[in-house]
Formats: sequence, structure tokens, C-alpha cells
Amino acid sequence: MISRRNLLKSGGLFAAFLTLGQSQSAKASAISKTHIIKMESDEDGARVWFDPVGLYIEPGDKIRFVVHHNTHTVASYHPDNEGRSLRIPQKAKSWNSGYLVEPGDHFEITLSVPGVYDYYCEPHEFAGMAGRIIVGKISGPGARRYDYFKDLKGKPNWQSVPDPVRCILPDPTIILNEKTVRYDLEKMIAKCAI
Ligand SMILES: [Cu+2]
Repeated sequence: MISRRNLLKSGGLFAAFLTLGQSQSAKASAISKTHIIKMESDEDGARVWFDPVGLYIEPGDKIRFVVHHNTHTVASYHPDNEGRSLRIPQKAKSWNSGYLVEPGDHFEITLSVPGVYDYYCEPHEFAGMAGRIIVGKISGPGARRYDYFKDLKGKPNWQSVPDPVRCILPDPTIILNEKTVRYDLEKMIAKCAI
């Protein structure tokens, strides 16, 4: 027979475990959160976009890019990606997902270095498929004007960001204020002639 005293003891122990479990999961979510960015397209593939197009996250958070419609890639604006101009923090690692083909295909990155990160979809860059993430604060090459590198010593032979991308990327201060900037297709068609 279990004595009342033992029952209390085991109950106390269980409660202690429960508390431990809760504090650990609370800690984990405070350290790292996963944000979803959808890779989208209209029915005939004429219009393509990332949604949200602007996102604020904390350093160490994860981003999961997920295909919903059409075929896409996601790559950082970085000289490693066929000489694109550098528009992620100097100390951050460049990325390139390669082709993501089926709905549900996804690519994950963890962003730890604070600053602005601009990225694009390779086959759809000139259709304006791009996005901007701010990690912690507005800083780094992504916070500078698009052609800043033309004034650098040695004038690196980088490709400029195309006009449709310049048009659709939200201003960093808007992202900082709103945290999540959803892609507004009708507005972008009218504003950016995409
Ligand atoms: Cu695409």
C-alpha cells in the first residue's frame, strides 16, 4: 500500500519535473523562433513573390522558406551568388537553396549576425521576386543605398539590384515598425509595373 507520505513525495517530484520541463521549453522559444516565408505564384506563373516580403526577427531565429506554388530558389544578395552585390552583413554566411520544385519543398537558415538581409529568387529576380529580413537592427551593407559599392575602393564588379526588386522591397524603417510586412500583389502591380 502507498502511504500518504510517499504519495506526496512522488507528487512533489512530478511537479518538479513538470516545472523543469516548462522552464526549458520557455527558454528554448526565447532563444530561437522559426518564421515561415512562403514562396508564391499566381495561377499562370506571371506574378511571383515571397510573403511576407519584409520581416523583423531576433538574432538566432530561424527562417523556413516554403514553396506554395511554382518553382523557386532563395539566395542572398552576395558576390558568391554570381557576383550579386553584397546586401547582407559582412560577417554573415551567404546562402543559395538551389531549386525547390514541389509544394512543401523548403529551405532553412538561422540568422545570427544583426543587420539587414536582402535575398531573391534566381529565376524570378527580374520579375521582382525578392525579400528583406532585419535581424535585430538596421545596419550593414543591406542598409545602404543600392549602388553604394560603386564608390568603394577597387570598384567591385558586382551586379546591381534590378529595378523591380528595388521597387518591391519595403523600407527598413517600415519593417522595423511593422515587424511583418505582407506582400500586397495589387499594390505592387500598380506601384512597380511588375
Ligand atoms: Cu521564384
